Amino acid sequence: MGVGGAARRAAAVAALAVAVLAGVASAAVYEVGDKTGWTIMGNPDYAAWASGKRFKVNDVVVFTYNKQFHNVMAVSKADYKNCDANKPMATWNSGNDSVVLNTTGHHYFLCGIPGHCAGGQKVDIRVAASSSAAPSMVPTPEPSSGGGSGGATAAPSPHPNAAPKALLAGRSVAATVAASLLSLAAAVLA
Ligand SMILES: *[C@@H]1O[C@H](CO)[C@@H](O)[C@H](O)[C@H]1NC(C)=O
Ligand SMILES: *[C@@H]1O[C@H](CO)[C@@H](O)[C@H](O)[C@H]1NC(C)=O
Ligand SMILES: [Cu+2]
Repeated sequence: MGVGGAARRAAAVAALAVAVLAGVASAAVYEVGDKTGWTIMGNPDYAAWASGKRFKVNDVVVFTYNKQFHNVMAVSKADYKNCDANKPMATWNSGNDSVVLNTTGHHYFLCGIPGHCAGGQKVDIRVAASSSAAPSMVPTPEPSSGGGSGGATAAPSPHPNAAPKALLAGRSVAATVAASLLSLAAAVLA
């Protein structure tokens, strides 16, 4: 293949790498409740789940649940507080619902099955104004030494730092993908 072809291909690969980076940087996907999903079993603490996260406009939250037992409703602040499921602004019931957080401010969700919201199946997701980009570094306090009994790697207890770590992990995967695409482009050009 000619030099021109190689250069064009390299440019295309580089453009793809930039697109990958930009795409991931602009929208994150969060599973509500993480592995626990959207449920009332075990009384998940959705406030704790949300508290460590910095939601941005166009991020996506995914509700996964058994649709025989639950649903998802977007409600007003007052209805959220009162667990009133009678006038939702939107309802989802596929069992695997992706909701785009397309505005700043609070997004209130609850399960409309009687008793579930009162039992804690509700979540208030606050989307910050996306002013000055994403935080480049989220400080992650080290677990204060102590140690000893080992196995500190996967502590099962709820931990507010889990969220920023996940976010950073997502970014670094994107960065790795983009970096390898860029080096491929460089190799083609050389
Ligand atoms: C939910 O849907 C997405 C695609 O929209 C799919 O990738 C994912 O595997 C589904 N999850 C479950 C638990 O069905
Ligand atoms: C935001 O999402 C809601 C519900 O998904 C939709 O009704 C509304 O039109 C969207 N707004 C914009 C500006 O896209
Ligand atoms: Cu429910």
